[in-house]
Amino acid sequence: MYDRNYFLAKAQENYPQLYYKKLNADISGCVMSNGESVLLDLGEHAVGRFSFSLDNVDRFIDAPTRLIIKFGEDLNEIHADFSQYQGGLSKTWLQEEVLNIDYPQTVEMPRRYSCRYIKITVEKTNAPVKLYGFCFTASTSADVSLLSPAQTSDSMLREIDTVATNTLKECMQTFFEDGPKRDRRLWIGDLRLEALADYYTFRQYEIIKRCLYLLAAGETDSLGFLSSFVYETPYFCSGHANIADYALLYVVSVCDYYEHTGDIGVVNDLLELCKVQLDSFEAVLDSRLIVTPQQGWFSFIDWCSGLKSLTALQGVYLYTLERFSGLLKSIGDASHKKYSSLLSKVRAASEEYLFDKESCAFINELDGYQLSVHSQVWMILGGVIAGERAKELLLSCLSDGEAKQPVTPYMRHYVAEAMLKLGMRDEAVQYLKKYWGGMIELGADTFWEAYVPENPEFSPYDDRMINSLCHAWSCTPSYFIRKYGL
Ligand code: RAM
Repeated sequence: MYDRNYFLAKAQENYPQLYYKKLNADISGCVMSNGESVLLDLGEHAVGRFSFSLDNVDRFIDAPTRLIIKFGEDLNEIHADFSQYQGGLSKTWLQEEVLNIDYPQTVEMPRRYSCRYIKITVEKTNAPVKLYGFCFTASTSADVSLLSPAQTSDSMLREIDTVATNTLKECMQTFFEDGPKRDRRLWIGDLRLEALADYYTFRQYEIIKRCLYLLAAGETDSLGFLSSFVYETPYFCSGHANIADYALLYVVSVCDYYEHTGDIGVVNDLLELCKVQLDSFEAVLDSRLIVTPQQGWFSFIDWCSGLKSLTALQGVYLYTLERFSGLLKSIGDASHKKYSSLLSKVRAASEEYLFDKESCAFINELDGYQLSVHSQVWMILGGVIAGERAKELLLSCLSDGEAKQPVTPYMRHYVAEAMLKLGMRDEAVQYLKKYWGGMIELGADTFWEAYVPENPEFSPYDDRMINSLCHAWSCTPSYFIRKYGL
């Protein structure tokens, strides 16, 4: 149905240039014996390749020297004992190598790492060795010369903006990676937020275009939903996960792209695919126009444990319908009427069946009567509730200890977006400062995949060692600060 080769060729046409920078460690060299370690600090977070030299000191080393080299995005990761890892994702994401070096030489490690710190331990050597010439060659496709400083007078927001743009820069490689340490692939939900930040910072639109085409080339499932992620390195390969909210947010990403570039060629190429995402979603609504769960896909929304997310998913659908019908109208596509009329009907149904008048909140049977910030936020973004009622609802839910709260910067982005939609500018500023500023207080050079202020050890995968500490979806404070002039 779609010409995947065409999409891949378009992605290839927009292959970005990579910029390289050599970083030296804080230490120029050292002499080491059995069991000794050295900790190198690059002074900043970097994504790239590491090289160093090893030489004899007094006598020839006689047997190979065995080094253990660990790369950490922060010091906690450096000090963590990887052998104790208990998490749900593969431990091979933990950045540690055992190297046997036969004789004096310069070693160019072949893999790419994401780190600020490097710890080298001599596990075994027959004679002291000298290590020197530590060099890290960092890469990014972000052209930092295009970045102008944020125009905010608030010093804390300026600092947040710097860390956020740095996060985006590190994730900008040959495509928008979700995290350069893990998973190093292109996810729809991450792309959408990276693109938003990019429109207001580096303004490198080709990489966004490239990502839209790469995702379009992915396999669709039996319902027609796009795969939620694709691999691009070393060659294109479609992922398997089908996340319903991500399939919808792909459409929103196309709308965002058109809004910022006016590039009708891209819209024409991707329009049919976008329509299929919405039509497939319409097909899983019940007779009341409320979403029904499907075998084989799930709604992501956030990594909050135990979250019931169908109300939120319904909100993502409304949000997408609104944006998509707007796009169709602006390009003169007559089918916009179909989507805007659906939007009004689904909105009315959502209010009727998902809103509980007694508690004045979106608490309903669909989600087992669970109260979550997620449901309220997405119903606000979906336009089911607005004005003062919505403000009160949002604020009370955010301060309700019983309500499910967001655990990722990804979901926090949508909370801030809901606040700004409701004109809650001061609250949004406080929210950004408290949450993203909280990571800076804990020493973040780049923003994290997951952060729960009350529990900094939190991990969606049951072990913080595996968390990505430079994660694309956390870079949107720059978007808010710059777009809204905060
Ligand atoms: C994790 C990553 C990624 C995200 C998915 C849903 O694997 O954090 O960024 O998009 O979850």
